[in-house]
Amino acid sequence: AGRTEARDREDPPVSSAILSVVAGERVPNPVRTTPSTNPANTADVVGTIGVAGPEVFVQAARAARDAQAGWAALPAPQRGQVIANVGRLMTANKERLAALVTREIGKPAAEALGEVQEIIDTCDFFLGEGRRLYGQTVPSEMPDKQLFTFRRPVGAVAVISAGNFPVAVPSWYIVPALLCGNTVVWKPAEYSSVCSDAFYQIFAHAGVPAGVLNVVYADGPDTFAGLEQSLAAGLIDKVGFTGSSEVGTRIGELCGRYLQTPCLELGGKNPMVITENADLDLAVEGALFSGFGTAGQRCTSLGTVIVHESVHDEFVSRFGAAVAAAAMGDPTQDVLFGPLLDEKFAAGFEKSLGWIAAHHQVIGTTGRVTEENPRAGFVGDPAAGLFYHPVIVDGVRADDELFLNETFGPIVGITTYGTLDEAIALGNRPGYGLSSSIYTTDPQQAFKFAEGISAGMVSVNNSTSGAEAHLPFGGNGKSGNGSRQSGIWVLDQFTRWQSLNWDYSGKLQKAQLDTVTV
Ligand code: UN1
Repeated sequence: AGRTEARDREDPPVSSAILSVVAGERVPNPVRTTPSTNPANTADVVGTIGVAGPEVFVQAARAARDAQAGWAALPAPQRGQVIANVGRLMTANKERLAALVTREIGKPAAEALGEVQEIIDTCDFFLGEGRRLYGQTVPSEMPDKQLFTFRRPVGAVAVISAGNFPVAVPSWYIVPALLCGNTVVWKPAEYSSVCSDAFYQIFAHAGVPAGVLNVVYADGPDTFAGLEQSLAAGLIDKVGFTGSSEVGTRIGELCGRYLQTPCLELGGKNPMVITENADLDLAVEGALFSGFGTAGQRCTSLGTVIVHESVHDEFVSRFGAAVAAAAMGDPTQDVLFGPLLDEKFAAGFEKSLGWIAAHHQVIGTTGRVTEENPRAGFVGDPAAGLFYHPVIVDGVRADDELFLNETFGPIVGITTYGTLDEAIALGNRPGYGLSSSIYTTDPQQAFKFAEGISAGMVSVNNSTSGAEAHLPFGGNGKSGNGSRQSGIWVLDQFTRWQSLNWDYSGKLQKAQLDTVTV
């Protein structure tokens, strides 16, 4: 039997596709295979993905459930050592992994390196948490009795992530979840699966045991079906989801049926307020980076500039000039932004351009970049990939679709305000509440804005995007359910408090009843 097992391991199923991993083994016989292409050059196939059905999700959840007690039994400082190994391997493979991110989703090289750095920072933070994970000692109201609190792992966690940050955002869930003693089923975005597989392999090499991190490549409906069955079978204890507000709402409804509170990180329509006293050059730089960096495809990307009416014209002319001068195109080069993530995102963005063309006066050209209408500053072959012109729409009104909805592409709306209260009301109007920013030289305005804006994240004189990896990250309203990731705050997602009361009085002491009141 030993020899058969050895031979089985030497002869993996014939498939060149990237396959799901359950309990350390690749799962053969995918329901279909699908290519993952380079959005900057759609003729370049980065890899082929073997897409699994819902039953593989359930198998992965069972494997996670089975592995959890053993993983949690490893002392937290030792789990921290595994996270330290992940960080070291990420550092050693930083350039290679970043190059893969650039090739598979078109993220400009410098930003892709930043994305891998974000994983390294996350590992740096949590490897030390392995030696903390503090609980408390609490005084009892009775003599000869001690009270304690402990953080206990939640159990088996399902992580469903988006592909705009194909490796950094998954690490925000997976690293702290593992550190806290949980096991994981990870369903990455299909269009970034080659990056996901590289990410998984680093975790496996770092010493994450079989079954502790399982990966399922599946489409949306099958993931939903697999998740529902796993929740019904009691195999999943926590869901972490990054993606659209629509899908997040469905995940929230599903989890609610099983009395679970998921960690939801959803869309944004992030406002930037530019006051009458702002440093306009700084504001232009911030608007350029957060509006058009990553082709506007961050959940923290700038949605609408809300500029004081007295500086509107000056801001618009400087911003227009900066956008026109920005380099876009080939993401392996030094560009502000590259292509859209994949065909689905390109189609979604074209739909947004449809409403915009119908209702607005657009500054600059719109639509897909082609050989016939390349723009100055384009790097590479404009017709090879999913490249779109940057769009600025001035005169957006508070009831416009563009004002109210996330667009996830290189487009920024502009509107004006008179008083700070009006600016805050405009910023809150879309009902999202992820990130926000104000450019002002008046501290009072900055604090008043922070107090009034319903956003999980506020920047003063900085961009809406680019949060640091150890501050609470998350949103309110349509941007999430109030959960926060990163830093110590995410520990409340991946642990549950247990209280322990220990009576050494030698008699039954009853709380409230035997308590002496003075
Ligand atoms: C996302 O787009 O889902 O703050 C996350 C930022 C990045 C993360 C964005 N650190 O812009």
